Amino acid sequence: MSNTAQPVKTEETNRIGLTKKDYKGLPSTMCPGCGHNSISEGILTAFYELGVSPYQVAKMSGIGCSSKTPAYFLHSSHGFNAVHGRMPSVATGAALANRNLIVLGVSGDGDSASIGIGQMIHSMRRNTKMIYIVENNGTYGLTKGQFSATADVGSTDHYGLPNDQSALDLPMLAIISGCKFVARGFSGDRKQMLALLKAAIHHDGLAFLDIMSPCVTFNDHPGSTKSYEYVKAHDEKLHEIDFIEEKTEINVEFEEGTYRDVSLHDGSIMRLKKLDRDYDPSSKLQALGVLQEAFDKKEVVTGLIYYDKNSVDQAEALKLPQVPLHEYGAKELRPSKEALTEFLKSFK
Ligand SMILES: Cc1ncc(C[n+]2csc(CCOP(=O)(O)OP(=O)(O)O)c2C)c(N)n1
Ligand code: SF4
Ligand SMILES: [Mg+2]
Repeated sequence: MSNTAQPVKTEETNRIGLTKKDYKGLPSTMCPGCGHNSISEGILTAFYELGVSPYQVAKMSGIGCSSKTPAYFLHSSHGFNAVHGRMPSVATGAALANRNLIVLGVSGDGDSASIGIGQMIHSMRRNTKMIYIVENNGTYGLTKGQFSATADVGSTDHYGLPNDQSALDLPMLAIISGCKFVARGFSGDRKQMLALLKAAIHHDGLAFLDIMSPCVTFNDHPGSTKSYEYVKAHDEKLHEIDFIEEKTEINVEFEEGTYRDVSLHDGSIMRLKKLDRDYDPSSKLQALGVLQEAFDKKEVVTGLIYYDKNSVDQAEALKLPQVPLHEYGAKELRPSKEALTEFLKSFK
């Protein structure tokens, strides 16, 4: 009897022949409903849909619930879990030592806006080629709900105590620190987050994503301005955003004047569909103005906030070779006897 049964296609493969399962990680230990879980799902979906090999990615993080999440996606990628606030320096090392890696930094508002703030600002100033995500919940989730530096003045903590200190607005800080790709997303808006993540993966420099990510255990109550309900009600979308990869055929007709295309260096496009305002993300002044206005009104501006196409990443600026350092052998690294003698002479 012949067996005519066809193989069952269980899951779709992407352009490099991998299934979505190949982009997953360990089972999450986050609290059910935590915004960080949605961001992990967004990250693995973005890499899967773009068809990026997980072996090309280096996941870097610091300390916090957010910084634990790289364990829950891209299980076959490289990774390093640094000490608190030190993600940017290890990410910088990886980005400079191997320019072929896609460096993904995952941090929290505690990790980046307090102990790690110096490192964050300098990585932006240097334009290290990496995707820098802050999973922003306005609290120190891992240490049970203290206010972080992004908690709004007047908001209350889990125990009802008010915060009397002014908040830091991370996108504002990123722009004035020299970052050339600045965006804000919301873990509850999957479509926008996915487009921003894909564009960030394609950016040639540091792409900063401040993603609102509610902590359901310590900061999802009526006194919080980082709860699901508050962010949903106060989300001021700058535009609808689509990411269109280089060479992808654009088969949707758009009415002239209803959208703005922002091109990335490799020819990919961020298509910004106008909502109630015509927002120009290449204007630093407009970006800072919109952020300040929203900050004063305690609104949450989301979308591509600032983009400067003249981005030269740190490795390029340092004229580092494209060949990863680990591929050099003794022949290239060891100076000849003559060169060494010449060099030593210069100290005499
Ligand atoms: C040097 C050092 N100081 C303090 C701590 C304690 N600590 C652990 S996580 C954390 C804050 C985490 O907050 P955040 O980065 O916002 O992450 P979340 O848990 O909210 O995702 C702190 C202060 C530590 N681990 N190391
Ligand atoms: S404590 Fe908060 S941030 Fe941490 S996993 Fe739970 S919900 Fe998420
Ligand atoms: Mg936090």
